Amino acid sequence: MGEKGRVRLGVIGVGKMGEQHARNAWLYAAQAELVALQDLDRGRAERLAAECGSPKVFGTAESLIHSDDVDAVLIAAPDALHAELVLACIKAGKCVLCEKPLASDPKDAARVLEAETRAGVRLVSMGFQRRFDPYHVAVKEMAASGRLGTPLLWKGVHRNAKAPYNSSGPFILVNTAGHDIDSARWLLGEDVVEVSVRGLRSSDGLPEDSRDLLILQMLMTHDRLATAEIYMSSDYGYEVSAELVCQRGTALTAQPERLCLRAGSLRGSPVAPDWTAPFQEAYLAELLAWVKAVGSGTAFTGASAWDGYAAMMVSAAASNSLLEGRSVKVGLGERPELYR
Ligand code: ISE
Repeated sequence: MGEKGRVRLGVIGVGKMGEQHARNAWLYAAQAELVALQDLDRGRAERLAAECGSPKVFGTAESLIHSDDVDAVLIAAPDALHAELVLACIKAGKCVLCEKPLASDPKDAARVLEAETRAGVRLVSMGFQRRFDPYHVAVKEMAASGRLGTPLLWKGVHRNAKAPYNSSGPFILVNTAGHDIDSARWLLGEDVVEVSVRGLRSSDGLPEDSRDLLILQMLMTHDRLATAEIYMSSDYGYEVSAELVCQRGTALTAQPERLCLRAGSLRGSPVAPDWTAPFQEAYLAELLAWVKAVGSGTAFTGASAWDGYAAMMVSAAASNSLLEGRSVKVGLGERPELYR
């Protein structure tokens, strides 16, 4: 640990998300010290370092992970690198907060789970930030209060303004829908047992195999249901919502409007272009909770490697469902003792 018991933090990958995490650590995390950055684009890491108190810029992710000056690692590198980097952190015995997804395929997600189970200690935390978003937390708390009776159905909407260049069905189901899968599991408190997906390509301008508008239906344990619309080309902006339909009412996330805009015969409020601003509060709360857990050696209140593994397994089943046009069962296997 650093001065006054602060957690010495290293960030791997400082593109959009890593940059936001690193800035949050530098600006707001009193219990953390941002000591290390690494990015394949070294110049980008150096520029950010100059703005964030001059943490050391490492040439490789491995050297950052193994540095004696780094206590804990935040991974925001490209998805395809997540599993190997998390495995390296487990090997080094370091706590790690990994941006979703945990891995790009079920095999690698299972390898992470095995490695952590073998280590016998919870080192891996997952960046499913909706679990710290005040609006999602309000829905969770309302459900937990019992006032609405048993939650029966989770309904999600997840829209991005513009599909990324690599937005084939499987990519969206792993990279984007992972959030909705986790939201349904977390808010209902149930696991997914079967998934069915239908999708279409919303415009000729997208790659042939793109399915950028998807409907995901999930059968959960205890016969609960979940359904999500995932639309990657909304054009108008970024939006996420989750509603729990319960026996005696429903609870829906409701973002407050910061501005009432009147123009061109319309009255309304602006929509954010992407997720960085709408979820800033959530990302910060997640980071602070994680740093606190690492510093005090207590359990992180967010998602675990098991949750990352579960999301990956559902995403993979969803990809098969989309390809094969049928419902696909999800077999998670037995939850290891470490995650109970
Ligand atoms: C991105 O990584 C996110 O986390 C966003 O919440 C999601 O909407 C987007 O599709 C992902 O690429």
